[in-house]
Amino acid sequence: MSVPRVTFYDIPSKRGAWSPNTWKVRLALDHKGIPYTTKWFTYLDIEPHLKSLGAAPTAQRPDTKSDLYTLPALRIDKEIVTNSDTILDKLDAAFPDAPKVFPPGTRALQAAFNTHFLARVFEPSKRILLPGIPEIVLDAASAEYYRKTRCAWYGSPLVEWSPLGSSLRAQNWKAVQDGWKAISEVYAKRDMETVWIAGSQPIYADFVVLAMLMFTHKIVPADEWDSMLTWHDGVWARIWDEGQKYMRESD
Ligand SMILES: N[C@@H](CCC(=O)N[C@@H](CS)C(=O)NCC(=O)O)C(=O)O
Repeated sequence: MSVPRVTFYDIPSKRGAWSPNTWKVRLALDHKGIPYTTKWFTYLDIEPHLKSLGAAPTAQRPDTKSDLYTLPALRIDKEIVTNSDTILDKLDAAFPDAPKVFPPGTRALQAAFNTHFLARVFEPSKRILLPGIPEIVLDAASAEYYRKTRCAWYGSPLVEWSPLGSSLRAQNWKAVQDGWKAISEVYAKRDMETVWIAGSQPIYADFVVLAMLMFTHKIVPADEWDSMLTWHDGVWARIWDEGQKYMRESD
């Protein structure tokens, strides 16, 4: 049987791959050892390119309710797959001999982990991280699109959310730290001496964590990142160090 050909679609930036949703897939491709090529679509190119590839929209724009096309997307032989979780499922099925992100029996618990992570870490982190996206990673045209859409979706300009050095930023960081603490308490329940949540190999839950660490690393100033690596008895620093081997940014 021939090995499926994989093309991975990601969002370019001035600091390399940065999006937490695309990183989940990138990490899994690397861990599984799947050869792939990356094609980069800017925010302005995502919809026309995905339409031309025959992909379906993945969501609705919160303001206009019109179709929203998102990355990551993956072409596997002739099939286009969108939505990070659907892509990860597809990779587990298409490469049965590679390590699985959803080992049998773990799917329901990993879905529960992700729901917990989204509520406790991802949601509060938006206040710190989203304002940095147009400032730090995007080109000028994409940055303008991003500022405009997010202001319409969330109801206030991103620049007001967490200005550097403000007490608002400190308050937002406190909520983020509390959220990561809740996740550290889940990791603390491991009954083995491993960095990863369920054994010697990372699984989906670990990639959710690593992708968010990568997103944070790309966006926040170095002093804030360094401080984060000291939190919760260094659990995030250990995961970050161990995860380096899956963080290849180019083909
Ligand atoms: N649930 C989706 C969410 C993907 C998503 O929101 N992607 C963002 C980038 S991180 C996107 O492509 N947004 C397009 C836009 O805002 O126009 C997944 O995990 O694949």
